Order: sequence, then structure tokens, then C-alpha cells
Amino acid sequence: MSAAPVANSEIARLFNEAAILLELSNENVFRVRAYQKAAMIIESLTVNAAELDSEKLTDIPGIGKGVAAHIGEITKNGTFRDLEVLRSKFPPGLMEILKVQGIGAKRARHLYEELGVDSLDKLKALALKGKIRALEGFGAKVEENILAGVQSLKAASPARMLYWPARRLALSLLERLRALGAEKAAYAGSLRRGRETVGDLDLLCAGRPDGTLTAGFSKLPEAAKILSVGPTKAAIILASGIQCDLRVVPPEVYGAALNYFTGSKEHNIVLRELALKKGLTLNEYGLFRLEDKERKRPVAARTEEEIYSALGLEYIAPELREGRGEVELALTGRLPKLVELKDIKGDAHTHTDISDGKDSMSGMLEAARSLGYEWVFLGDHSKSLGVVHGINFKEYLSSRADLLEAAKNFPGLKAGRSIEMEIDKTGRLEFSDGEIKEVDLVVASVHSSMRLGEEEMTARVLSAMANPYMDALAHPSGRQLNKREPYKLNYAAVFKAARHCGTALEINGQPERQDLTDVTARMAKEAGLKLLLSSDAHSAAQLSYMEQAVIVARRAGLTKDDVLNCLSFEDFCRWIRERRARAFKKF
Ligand code: DGT
Ligand code: CA
Ligand code: CA
Ligand code: ZN
Repeated sequence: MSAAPVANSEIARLFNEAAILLELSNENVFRVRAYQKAAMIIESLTVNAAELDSEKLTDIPGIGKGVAAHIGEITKNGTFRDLEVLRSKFPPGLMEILKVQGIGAKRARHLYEELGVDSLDKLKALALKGKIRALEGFGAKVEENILAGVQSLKAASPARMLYWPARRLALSLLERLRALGAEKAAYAGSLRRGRETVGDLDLLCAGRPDGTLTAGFSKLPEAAKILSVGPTKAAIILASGIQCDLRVVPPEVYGAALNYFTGSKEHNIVLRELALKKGLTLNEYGLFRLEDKERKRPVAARTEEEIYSALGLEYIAPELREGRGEVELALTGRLPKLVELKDIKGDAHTHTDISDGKDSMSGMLEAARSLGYEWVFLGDHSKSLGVVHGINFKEYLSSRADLLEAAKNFPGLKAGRSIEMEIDKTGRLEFSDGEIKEVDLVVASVHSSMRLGEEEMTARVLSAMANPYMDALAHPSGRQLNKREPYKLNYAAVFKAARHCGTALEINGQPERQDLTDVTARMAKEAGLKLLLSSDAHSAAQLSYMEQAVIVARRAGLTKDDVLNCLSFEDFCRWIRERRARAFKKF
């Protein structure tokens, strides 16, 4: 058995760390970008970077000799020299400070150099004493925000891992388990249910319970710490700090174990109660008749499908297994037919390198085509937000002409030019009425003054929606998981107004956004609204975040009919035209 290669996610993590440390060192911004870009490319590879030689690595667009050499070092040593040199320059606590909302490399360096801030606790203590505001470029407001940031960071810890990186990790571990001889391998638990964050990873294998798999698992390079190893169970802590549990079961009971360890606990309880009513009993080894005291001859155990069917239920997709009434629906054949990734025909909220995206229009079109999309809207911000260069109306028109030109190289892919329109503090959209009506698709969102009270924030969003050209409300809560709380919004009022104006609500697929959430998206559907799924991609590789949005949509119980991305380009454009015309009559 050869040693398993280092996971792509781990390599990406090291490059991102190097980028942050370079920024702290006030290094040339191009070197910083080079590391960030390398991290992004490696994270999106479908092969293990650690298994490629330097020639193959440099064949990958965006990976040069330097990065390839670093990957070689990481494969051998788990780190690279340049990173170690950078690490030695700063105290480890400084990386923690950078997680505080509102503190970037520049501020962190300033805090460290001027006040010796090298830990979250020190930062909090100084903020409470009012010492931060005195620093040049900080002030009382910034100090207050920093304090709030430290608090919400502490409240969120121990942080649950975001779905997307957790799934990448799990998939790479499943590969290892198959290489170790597992007949079948899957992730279970909250990850399989598609929860927005997960507490730990639960992996399940079918194989001989003789201890080979668990022992091999505990010796993987990803295992930073071993918690326990037995013949059928093992638990390790991964480098990122998250726990990973492994269970090994014989293939005959794989379905029962998968069902049990997928949960949720609430779903399992409802299933067990139903089993009892039918004179059956359900556990991780199978579904048995109560009379079968020895539990030797299961009615069903090999697959989940057999178990649901033996219980008289439709198959329940893992995303619905939260004990929210799904078993009652399955009993009477009323489960929604959930939307699937393959139903998605296009993406409507993206960014190019004209504002804050990393890739050109052609790069984005190429990626959209490789995903098999029928259509894509390439967007950019309307307004300059901090470092982001937004576009004005003139730039919109010229870049739209450029897009239509570039799209000629992609026959079969239809393209439109969208704008992520800033909703200002008073609820006005950035472009004038005469300008905005020329924009192919307008997704509007809030990025500033996010601390308004609920009433004021709701009024702000409602007044934006009164603009007939606002087609969709993007990332409607403004939250960033583990970082920033959602802003206060009266969803019932917003959904009612959206229904009136024909505005779509977005499910944003950025792993740290995921809003609307499974709960609010379900409310939106019940309020009669259509949902727009988007990757909000800031690079070509990020177009794949559409899958994250689909998972949220499935947890919300959405079908193809609820999701605008399932329309053909022609029908989607008709939807835009008709909603604008209808909305116009009302205002
Ligand atoms: P997490 O890890 O907090 O994101 O959430 P889960 O759902 O992955 O929870 P976890 O890892 O504690 O357990 C995985 C699954 O195993 C859980 O969804 C259902 C099953 N399970 C664990 N403990 C129990 C239990 O005490 N009773 C029942 N019925 N099922 C359990
Ligand atoms: Ca779990
Ligand atoms: Ca667990
Ligand atoms: Zn945005």
C-alpha cells in the first residue's frame, strides 16, 4: 500500500496561508494574487495535484514552475520552505485576528506593530479599553465593529465547517478508503443531508470488519490526531481541526447503516416509531420483524431503497431527512420531486475581471459551456465597493457589446449581461430609470449600512423592489457563515411585496452565504415566489458553486417548477420581460 497523497484542499489551504502572510509582510500584490490564484486552481482540480509530476503540473493553465515546485515540497514534507520562512516572521495568533470581520492584512499589521496585538484576547481587551480608536485610520466606529467581530467569532466557535470544503475533504478521504480496499464508501451524517455547516464528518464503508480499513484510515497523512481505532470504528482529527468518524460494516447491511448514520436523529426516531407500528424494528443492522428475536434475518438491510419501501414509504432524499414532516408526505406519496443539478440550464449572477471577478468574459463563457449550460448571464457590480471596481452605465453598454462579441466563439451558449445593482441606504438603485431599463438582468443587493434596524432595512428593500427593473433580490440576508450575522429583515413582508412585484428571490451558492436558507427558501415557495439559483461566481471555477445552491434548494423542498434556472433561455428572457411589464403597470 503506497502512502496516500496530500489532498488538494490541504495544498490550497497552505497557499492561502502563504498569501495572507505575504500580505502581512506588505509584499508585492502580484505575488499575493499568484498564491491566491494557485489555491483556487488547485481546489477546483478533479485530479490530485500531489500525484502529478512538475511537467504535468505546469501544463495546468495558471500553474507556473514556482508553484509546481512548492507542490512538490508539500507532497514530500507537508509544507514548503517559503511558507515556513513567512510563518517564522509572525506570531501564530495573528492569523486568528485576520478572521475578525473588518480586519484585513493592513489593519492586522498596524495593530501588531503599534500595539503588539498578537491574539484575539489582546485585541478584545484593547478594544474594550478604547485603545484601538486612537490608531491612525481606525476611529471609534471601527473599534466598535472590531469588538462586535471578535464577539461573533467567539460565539461561532468551535466553528462548524462549511458544507463545500467539508464535502471536498470527505470526497478525498473516500478515495483513500476505496484505495485501501473498501467495497463501497460514502459520507453520511449532516454532510449527506446537505446541512449548511457540519460538526464532523461521518464516513461509512462496506468491507470486511477485520481492522484493515480502520488501521489504514488512521495512518493517512490527513490524520493530525488519532482519537480511537478498533476493528469496525475509528475516529481521527484532521489537519483543519475537524473530526472524522469512520464505520465499517459488511456489505449486506450497508443500506441500514447508511440510513442510520445519515440521520437526522429526528428522522430516525420517526422511522423507528413507524417500524414499530408495523411490527418491525429498525436499527443500524437492518429492518427486522419483532418476532425475529435473534435479529438474524432482516426484512431489508442491503440498500436504503429496500428499507424505505419495506416501511411503505417513497424513497426520501437525504436533504429532506430532518424530521420536518417528510415521513408523513412519503407515506402518502406526496414528496416533492426535488430539483437536480442536471435540471439547471443556466446561471444568472456571476462576476468577471471587469469588477471583482478573477476571470475574463471568455474564461467564464468557456466554463459555462463546459458545465453544459444553455445560457449564462455574466455580471459585475454597479458600484465601487472598497477595492471592487464597479461599472457605470457607459461601461455597462460597452462591456455588453464585448460580451456579445466574445459569445460568438461559443455557439450553442446564449449569453446576457447582468448587473449586481447596489441598493443604497434609502432603497434607491444605482442606475437612473432611463439607464436601468437597458440592463438585460438586474439582481440587486445590499452591501453597505448593514446594521440598520429591521423596520428600516425592510423598508429599504421594499422600496428597491418597487423599481420595476429589479428582477431579483440577491443574497437576501447578507450573512457570511462563521463571520457575519444576517441583517435584520422581515421576510414575511419582503415575500409579500416580492409576490406583488414579481421579484425573484436568490439562493446564493457561495459556500459562506447560502441565502436564502433552506428555511427561508421554503417560506418563499409557500409565499408563491420563484427562486433564482446562482453561483455568484467570482472566477470560472466558482461556477460550480451552483451545486451548493441546488443542495439548499433541495433542502427547501423545491422542484423544477420553483426554480427559474430550469427555464430555457427564451423562457427566462420572457419571464424578465413579462415581470417588468406587469410591475410597470402597478407603479
Ligand atoms: P453534525 O455532526 O452536528 O453536523 O450532525 P450529524 O447529524 O452528522 O450528527 P452526528 O455526527 O452526531 O451523528 C451522525 C448521525 O448518526 C446522526 O445524524 C444520526 C445518527 N445518530 C447519532 N447519534 C444518535 C442517537 O443517539 N440516536 C439516533 N437515533 N441516531 C443517532
Ligand atoms: Ca456528523
Ligand atoms: Ca459523528
Ligand atoms: Zn453581492
